[in-house]
Amino acid sequence: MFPVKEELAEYAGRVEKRLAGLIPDADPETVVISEAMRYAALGGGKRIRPYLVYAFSRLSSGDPAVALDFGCALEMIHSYSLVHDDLPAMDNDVLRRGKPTCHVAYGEANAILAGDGLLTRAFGVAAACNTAAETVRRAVAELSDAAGYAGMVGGQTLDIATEGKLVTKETLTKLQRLKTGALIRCACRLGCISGGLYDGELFDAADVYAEKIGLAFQVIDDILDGVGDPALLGKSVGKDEASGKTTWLSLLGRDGAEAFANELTRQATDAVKPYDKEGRLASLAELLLNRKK
Ligand code: GRG
Repeated sequence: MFPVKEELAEYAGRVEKRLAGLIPDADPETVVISEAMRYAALGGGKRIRPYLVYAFSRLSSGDPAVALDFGCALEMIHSYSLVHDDLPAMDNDVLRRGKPTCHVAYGEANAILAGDGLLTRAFGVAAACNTAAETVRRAVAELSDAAGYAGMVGGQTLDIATEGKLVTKETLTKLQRLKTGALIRCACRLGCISGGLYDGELFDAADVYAEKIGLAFQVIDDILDGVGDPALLGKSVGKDEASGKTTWLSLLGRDGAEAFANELTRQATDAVKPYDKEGRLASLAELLLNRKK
């Protein structure tokens, strides 16, 4: 079995260091905002999305430095989404990655601005990558599509619109494909793009892999919210049930949800089998399936 846990941990360290360098202090009057951005983006997070960029970049022979910066740009967008998702107007959460949420630590207005700062900085980081102009153009377009109203923002909108209502499996799948899946697909695509690969069989396989692990990731997230350990997760649990939210756990029960996540993981692994000679992607899918946080 590929040592994915160890490699992911090592890569997370590289991401942390690079992210710190990409968010330098603002000038003294506005330094609170760079501090809040660093608070949100550093010191936690599994760094799965940057690692996916890296894994697919290896398959497309991309430049590791470009893959790292594409991954950091995506991680900034992911971090912004968590900051805004935790706000009182959204999920109103006080704990994230084992520490007080950004608005608890810095106030609501600064948390909104820190999210805005991370989102906009992400595009600057991708645009500044030292690679072919076409590669940068494609990456920026992917980031915008994935983060925007046809992607994650759209998913969050659907989530809010369906709050308190019973939703079908189809609607839940669509919602999560947008809300969580869009950034995961973007990660896999950015890896391909970093190697100058914009379409073709590997690109299509990356999309299928992303779709399957993205949904499995969300199924596991639903299970963890129901039965996970808050100390390990670093956030509160039981919110889905308390708010009457439709989840994979409420739709399928624990056994059904676990079987569904297993099947999705198998499909993901199958989709990339011809390319995944080292077994990195299969091991990652398995690690995500068995995650406890
Ligand atoms: C506010 C525009 C806007 C969007 C928010 C992604 C999202 C949309 C909200 C997050 C809510 C949530 C907990 C979704 C479940 C899946 C998910 C994205 C979990 C967090 O991702 P991890 O587990 O987090 O990769 P770490 O902390 O490891 O980076």
